[in-house]
Amino acid sequence: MMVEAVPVRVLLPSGQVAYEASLLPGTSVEELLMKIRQAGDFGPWLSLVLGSQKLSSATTLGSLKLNAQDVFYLIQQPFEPKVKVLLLGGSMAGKTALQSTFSSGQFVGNYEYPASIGVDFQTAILTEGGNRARMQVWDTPGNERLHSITMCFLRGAHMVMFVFSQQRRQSLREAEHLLRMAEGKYDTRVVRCLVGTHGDLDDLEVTEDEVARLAEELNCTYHLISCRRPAAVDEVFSSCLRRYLELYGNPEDAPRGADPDGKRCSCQIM
Ligand SMILES: Nc1nc2c(ncn2[C@@H]2O[C@H](COP(=O)(O)OP(=O)(O)OP(=O)(O)O)[C@@H](O)[C@H]2O)c(=O)[nH]1
Ligand SMILES: [Mg+2]
Repeated sequence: MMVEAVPVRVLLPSGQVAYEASLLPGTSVEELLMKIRQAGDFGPWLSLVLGSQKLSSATTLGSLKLNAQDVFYLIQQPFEPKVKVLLLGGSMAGKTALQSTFSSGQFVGNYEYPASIGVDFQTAILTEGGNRARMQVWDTPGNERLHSITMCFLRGAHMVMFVFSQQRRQSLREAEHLLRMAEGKYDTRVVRCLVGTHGDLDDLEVTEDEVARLAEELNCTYHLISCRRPAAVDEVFSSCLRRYLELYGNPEDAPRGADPDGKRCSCQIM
């Protein structure tokens, strides 16, 4: 049986045509938004309005019973997503330095970072492709005895950075161990990466090759940096934010963590 295509016309609030096509009735609003994004640069936080109703992403075109005069309006939501970033890694991996360099824009001397014994977060605004995101960066203690507690902080995370020092292979092993330990404890769509610090030093034990191989095996990206270089640190967060924006063009699609009641974040400072 032939399925009849549905004519779709999408306008910007100015009346200009943003997208026009005939699509199958089974096409969801989410799929339509993807096609619109491919057709032009309308920004990431988009939603569709029909009449006075904002459409949910799962709605299908067929279920809307459209008639020939119906048009969709493409609305850009003013939205500043709050992105929860969790830093995990063994002791002396450089997590506190990464958090501090990112949020303050400068590396504070070595003596300034005693081993962390609790969890705390710092917030910084990052602008990417004209969009602002409020990055909430959670630093955790690397001490092994506290790992089971730090795992609780995966709840509601949008990004997890597994931090290690390139100076010590053991540090990479610890990051790998934590990554494996964390599997299944967060939304599978969380943006994950390995971050190797101490790149400014000469006597590095860890080679880029082995990090690249591990990242491939673990299906995540990697960045080799120095926390002494704020621009490199910013680039790590920017690149993860770009991936986050690509994956979650709509804030309503963002992962809510493994929290069964769907709360975005339920963290507490220890
Ligand atoms: N030269 C250099 N030193 C770094 C770098 N990153 C961190 N450090 C230093 O390495 C030491 C350990 O860094 P921290 O940030 O405290 O490590 P951590 O992962 O927070 O450690 P815990 O709190 O014990 O889990 C500190 O003396 C930092 O100043 C880097 O990229 N280059
Ligand atoms: Mg620390």
